[in-house]
Amino acid sequence: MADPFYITTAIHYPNGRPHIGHAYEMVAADVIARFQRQAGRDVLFQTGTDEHGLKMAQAARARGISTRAFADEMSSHFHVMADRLDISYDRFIRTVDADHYAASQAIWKAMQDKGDLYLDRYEGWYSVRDEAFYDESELTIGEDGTKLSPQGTPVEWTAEETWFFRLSKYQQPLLDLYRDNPDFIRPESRRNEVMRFVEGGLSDLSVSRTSFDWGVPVPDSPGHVMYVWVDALTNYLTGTGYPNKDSELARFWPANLHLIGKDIVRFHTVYWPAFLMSADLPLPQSVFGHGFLLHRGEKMSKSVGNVVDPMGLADAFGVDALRYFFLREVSFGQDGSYSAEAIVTRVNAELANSFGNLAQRTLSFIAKNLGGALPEAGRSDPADAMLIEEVVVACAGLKTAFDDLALSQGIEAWMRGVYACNQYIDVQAPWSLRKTDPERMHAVLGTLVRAIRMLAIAILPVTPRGAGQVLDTLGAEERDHAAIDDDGWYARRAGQGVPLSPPTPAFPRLEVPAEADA
Ligand code: ME8
Repeated sequence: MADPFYITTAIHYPNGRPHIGHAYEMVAADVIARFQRQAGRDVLFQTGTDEHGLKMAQAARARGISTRAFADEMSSHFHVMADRLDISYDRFIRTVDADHYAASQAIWKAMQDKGDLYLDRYEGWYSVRDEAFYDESELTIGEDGTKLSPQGTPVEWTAEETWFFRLSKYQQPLLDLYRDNPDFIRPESRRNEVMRFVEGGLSDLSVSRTSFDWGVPVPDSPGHVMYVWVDALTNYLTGTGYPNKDSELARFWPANLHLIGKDIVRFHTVYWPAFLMSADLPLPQSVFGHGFLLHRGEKMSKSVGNVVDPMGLADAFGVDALRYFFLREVSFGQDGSYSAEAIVTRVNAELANSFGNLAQRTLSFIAKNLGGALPEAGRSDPADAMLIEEVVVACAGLKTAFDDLALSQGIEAWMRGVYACNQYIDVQAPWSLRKTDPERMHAVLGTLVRAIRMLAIAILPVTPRGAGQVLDTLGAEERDHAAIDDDGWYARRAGQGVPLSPPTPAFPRLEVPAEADA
């Protein structure tokens, strides 16, 4: 049985429509999931929506509909977007799902059995926008005199009877965890932030609310619903069948990778491992906090309003182009900026003009001049073997970088293989060999077909449609990593027809829309 690999995105608040940050996170996780499947791992990939909490209840009230009706409607926008962006999730979880209630109540009971929950009175600062409690010492004063959370959102004084979780007890175990597992929090800069925070001491955490009822009921404690983050984080366990140890999905716990944004690293690397330790459950291997995508460098959020619709971008530029841009443009872990011009420039330079054009020129030449049959091996030259070697190295470079979540560097390594092919075409000039030296032309085209097949397999996780189309054209069925190194493929296929002739471009050139405000 293949080695399990469980990857999750954050579950997204559907209090507004999905924005580019949600799309970015889903795409990044999808690329990693597809990449691990190609590597032969047994992958479970979960994404979904986080539907409890005061923020959702308030947004529904503002719309004048029931919270559940609001949640159903808004969650569906996220589901539709996931499908539109070719996100290959295994489960789209909603925190209103029945099995999620069961999992949340099970972890609650496990924490209670451990003696880590106690009833007390909470008085303190709460940010509805962040759904988070803050210490007085963490707050700043806004321009109009209001108190603001470290994320810059307004906080309000809250006083109620709540259940507390003994977070303070886990300070040392958490510090030990970070010390012993340097990869638990990535990238390194976020790890340092979290360590400083925990070294500063941890207060116990208020984990239930009585002032509203939109949440998972606390077992045996009428009037209390769980603090939204307790149930939200538990979604990762729900996906593996918890608490049923006999579930066929139980093999996926602990998760290999929680992929989340930098603003919620604390929840995932302090609260979450503490809850799991309390419940005597194994800890996830790694939490990666990606950066924010900023529209022309400006922060945007659902609540603020300057959101550029990711579905509009997918319609304007195509799904592959958007996926490629996200991962190539932004060094993974850092913030990045996007605009219509930036998408068009990047995608045209690399996908359309370099790889797309390479594939298109080569395959349509074969379709037109060789009757759509892949060329039989012709007279080879050391340059041919050298190109194949360069492409093998480029694909291996992508693999090493992707294994390390250095996604942009991985694509950069891959581009070196693409550039090598383009240089090879310029030097070998196969189109002019047609009349002068057809035998040599066959060898050159054959070498290019071999190279294009390898490059297309390697980039499949990023651009599944276009790369899939190129491979379909070549009749290349095997698409896992091992197939990249399959030397025999070409010999088996040479002389056979290519299915599409002449092929349509797999990576069309883009233009900036006339009224580009994207
Ligand atoms: O935080 N660029 O949900 P959320 C990139 N429900 N990523 C961004 C972003 C941006 N501009 N804006 C937000 C929540 N994100 C909780 C999570 S998980 C158990 C519960 C990321 O809808 C953000 O960092 O506010 C987070 O990872 C994800 O989008 C969902 O944010």
